[in-house]
Amino acid sequence: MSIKDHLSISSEVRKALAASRPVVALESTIITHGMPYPQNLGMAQRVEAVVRRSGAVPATIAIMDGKLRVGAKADDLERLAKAGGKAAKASRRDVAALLVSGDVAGTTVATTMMAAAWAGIRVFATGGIGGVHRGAETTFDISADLEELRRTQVAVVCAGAKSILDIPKTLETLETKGVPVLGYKTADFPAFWARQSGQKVDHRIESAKQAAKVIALQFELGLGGVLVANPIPESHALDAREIEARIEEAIRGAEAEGVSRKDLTPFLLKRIVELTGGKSLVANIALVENNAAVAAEIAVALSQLGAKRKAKPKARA
Ligand code: PSU
Ligand code: MN
Repeated sequence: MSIKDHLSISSEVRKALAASRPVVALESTIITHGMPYPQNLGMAQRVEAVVRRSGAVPATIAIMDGKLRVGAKADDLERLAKAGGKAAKASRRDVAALLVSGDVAGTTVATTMMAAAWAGIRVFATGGIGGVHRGAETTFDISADLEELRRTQVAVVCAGAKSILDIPKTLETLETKGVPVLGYKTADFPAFWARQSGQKVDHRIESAKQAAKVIALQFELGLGGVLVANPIPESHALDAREIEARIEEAIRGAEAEGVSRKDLTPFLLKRIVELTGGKSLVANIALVENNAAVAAEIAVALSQLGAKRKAKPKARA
C-alpha cells in the first residue's frame, strides 16, 4: 500500500494534474463546522464555480468512505453540508483513525494541505487559517495549521486570521517556523472580516504572477509552505470595532460554557454569526469567494511558469 491507495482523486482533477493544468484545493471544515446549512452548501458550490470561472479546476478535499477524497462531487458536497457538526473535524492527528473508522469528516487547513500535497496540488484557497488562540500562554492552544505550513509545500490563500486568535502571536509563530506571509496587494496582515489587523506582512506582492514566482522558488528551494494574505473586498468588510466587541462576547461565552480544544473555533464562529445577526456569515462567504479567485489566478500563473520552464531547454536545442 502506498499513500495513493488512501486518496480518491476525481477523474477531472486527476486529468488536470496529469496535464499540468491549474488546480485549486478547497477545504471542507469550513463546510462542516464553519457555517450553518444551507449557506455552507451554497458557499461550497459558488466557490467551485469561481475557481472554474478563473480558469482552474476546483478540488474540494474531505474524508469520506475511508478515503481522502480529492475533488468532491456535487452529492459529496451535499453530504458534507448536511452532516455539519455531526461530521468529524479532521486535523492531521485524526486522519489515520478516521480513514480506519470510515466516518465522514471535514478536513481543516492542515489536513487539506497534506492531502493536496499528496495529490500534487500546490495552491489552496480557504477563509481564515487557524493560529495561536488568545490566552495560548496558559491553554497552549495553537492550531496545527501553523506547523503544517512549515512542513508542507502548498500555498494557502486566506483572508488573514480572525481576531478570535492572537494575531501578533500567530505571526510570530509563523516567523519562527519560517513561513513567508505575502500580502496580496497589501502591506497589512488582514483580520478576516476587517481589511487590516494593524500588523504588517513580511512581503507585499502586486500580482498573481509575482506570487507564483515566489511560491515556485520557495518550493524549488524545499522551504515549505507559503501563506498568501488577501483582504476581504472593501464592499463586504465589517466595522473592526463592532466585530471586536462581538468576538469578545463570544470568547466570554466559550469560557463560561467551558468550551475548549478542537470545539473552540467552531463554537466561536457559530456564536459570532448569531451575535452579528448573520452579517459575519455574508462577509465570510464573500471573502472565501475572493480568495478562490486569487488562488485560481495564482494556480494559472504557476502552471504558465512551469510550461515556460519546460519549454526552455527545447528552445535552446
Ligand atoms: N478559521 C475560520 N474559519 C474556519 C476555520 C478557521 O475563520 O472554518 C477552520 C479551518 O478549517 C481551520 C480550522 O483549519 O478551523 C482550525 O481549527 P483549530 O483552530 O482547531 O486548528
Ligand atoms: Mn486548537
